[in-house]
Amino acid sequence: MVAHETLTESPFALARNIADNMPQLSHADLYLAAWPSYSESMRGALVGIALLLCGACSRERRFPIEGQVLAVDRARQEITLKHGDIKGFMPGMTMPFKVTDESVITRTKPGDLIRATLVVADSSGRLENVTATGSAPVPADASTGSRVEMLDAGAMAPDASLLDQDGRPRRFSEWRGNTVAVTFVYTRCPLPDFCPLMDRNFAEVQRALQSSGALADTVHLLSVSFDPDHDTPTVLRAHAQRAGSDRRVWTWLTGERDAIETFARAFGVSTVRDDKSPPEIVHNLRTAVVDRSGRIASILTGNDWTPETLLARLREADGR
Ligand SMILES: [Cu+2]
Repeated sequence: MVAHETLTESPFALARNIADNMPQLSHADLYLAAWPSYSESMRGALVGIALLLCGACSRERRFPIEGQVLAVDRARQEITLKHGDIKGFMPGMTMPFKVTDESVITRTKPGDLIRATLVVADSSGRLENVTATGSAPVPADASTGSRVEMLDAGAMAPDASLLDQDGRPRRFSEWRGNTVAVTFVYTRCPLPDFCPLMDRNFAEVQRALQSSGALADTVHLLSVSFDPDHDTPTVLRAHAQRAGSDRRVWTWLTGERDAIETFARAFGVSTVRDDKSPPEIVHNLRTAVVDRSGRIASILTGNDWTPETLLARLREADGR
């Protein structure tokens, strides 16, 4: 599985997704960007698949984790935890975690300090053995975020000068005349439900396009990295290969950080990095469909859309 390759390749040295700079993202955004929130039926189907796949696997990894609860979402059975470094897995950051034990959800309150075991399976993470160790005031800025702005459907997508995985200068406007899906990722992203999921979804859409004949000529997929310092064309080329991307259908782009950030922001992508080296990147997920005239047809937020959804949006925008 692609996610697995990605994970073993960048061995959890950095979970740069949702770091401490949470105020930059709205709460809803954070949830959208985080663990999957499939519909109930989909969830059932996934559990079924996971059980089948895991008949023979014991890929669960367990890590001690400590931190402060910033929010509890009963409906989603999630608690948002500001946690410290998890040795060998990820640096300290704030993110939501699934908690399957109902009684923990019921008794946990924002401000609680907890100790728990983070259990990471193939495509999700959850907390077990949650024990409260105390409580402290929740930092005032912890959950107040400004909404992320993005262009509305019908607006012209901005242009940008970028570089493709062969190091060739490319402008986004070169794809006018094509219906385009553009998503924003980075290759070091260690969380299977974030960027690696976008890669898997694109791979699946690519397969559908390849087998649909006409669509493959008019629809193009673009993955833009917002980590250009690391994601050079060479790095992207290798990553594209692992993702199984066919350059006829799917192009990877990097470039100057400012150019990428301005471009990405128009689609509602929010990235925040600190000045550590390498930087921690807090980000949300946005996948936009841009029609042949360069107008935004729609923007899919978060990670809870399926390849079928994207394909349907592409077909619609492409007029087929
Ligand atoms: Cu990511």
